Amino acid sequence: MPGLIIYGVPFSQPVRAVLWLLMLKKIPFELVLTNPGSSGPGGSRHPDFLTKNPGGTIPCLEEPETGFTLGEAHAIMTYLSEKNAWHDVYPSDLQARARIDGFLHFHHRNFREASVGLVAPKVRKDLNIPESVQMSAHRSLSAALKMLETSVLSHTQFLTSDTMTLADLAAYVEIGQLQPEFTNVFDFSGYPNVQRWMNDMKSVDGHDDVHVALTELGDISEQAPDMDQIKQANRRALGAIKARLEGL
Ligand SMILES: N[C@@H](CCC(=O)N[C@@H](CS)C(=O)NCC(=O)O)C(=O)O
Repeated sequence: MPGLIIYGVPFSQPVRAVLWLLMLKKIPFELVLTNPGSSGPGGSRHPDFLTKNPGGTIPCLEEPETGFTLGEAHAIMTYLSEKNAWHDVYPSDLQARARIDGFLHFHHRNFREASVGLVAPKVRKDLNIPESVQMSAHRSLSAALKMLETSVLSHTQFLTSDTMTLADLAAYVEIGQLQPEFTNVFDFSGYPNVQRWMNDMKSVDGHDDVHVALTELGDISEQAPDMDQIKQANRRALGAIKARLEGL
C-alpha cells in the first residue's frame, strides 16, 4: 500500500505544487490520474471523489493507512510540511511562517489569475471564460507581478527571504508556466527581478520532472492544444514522475 496517494493530473498548477514538494523531499507517492471537472468515473466531480474532497477539485491527498483525505494544494503542503517537520520550506518560527502563509492566501485572486486569464482560455475553450473575466484576471496578475518586481524580489532572492519556501513553489507553478519555454503567453520583459527569481527556481530539485507536461505541450500562444494532446502530455509527465520515484 502506498503511504500517500495524490489525485490529480500534472498539467494542473496546484497539483504540480504538491508533487514538486514531494519530489523535493524525496517522498514516494502514487499519483492517481483524476480528470478535473468531470463527473464521470475517475473525475473530480464524481460522487466517489467528492467523498474524498467535497470541493471537487484536484489535488487531493489520501493517506490510505488512516483514511485521511484533504483537498486544497496549500492545505496539503502545509499539512505535510508540519507533519514531517520540513522547516527549511515551512519554518517553525511564527513570523517567518506567517509570511509564507500570507503569500499562500494572497495567491488565490492574484498569482492564480495566471491560469484563469491566460492559460485556461487557451486549453479549456469549453469553459467559455468571458473576455471581461480574462481581462480582470490579467490586471490582477500584472499588479501582483509588479508588487513582486518592485518590492519583494528587489530585496530578497525568494518571496519571503533568501531561502526557497512553500510560497515560492506555489507561486512559481502559476507564474512560471507562462514563460517562453512553456506556454509562452506572457511578456516578462518588464519584470527582470521576476525573471531572475524564475531562473533561480529552475535550479530547485524536481523542477524539470514536475514540468514535463508543459514541456511536452510547448508554446500554446498561437495554437491551443486539443484535449487529446493534453491527455498525452499528462501521461508522459506521469511516466517521468514514475521514473523519478523508481530512482528514490
Ligand atoms: N484552490 C484549489 C484550486 C484547485 C483547482 O482549481 N483545481 C482545478 C484543476 S487546476 C480543478 O480541479 N478544476 C475542476 C473543477 O473545478 O471542477 C487548490 O489550490 O487546490
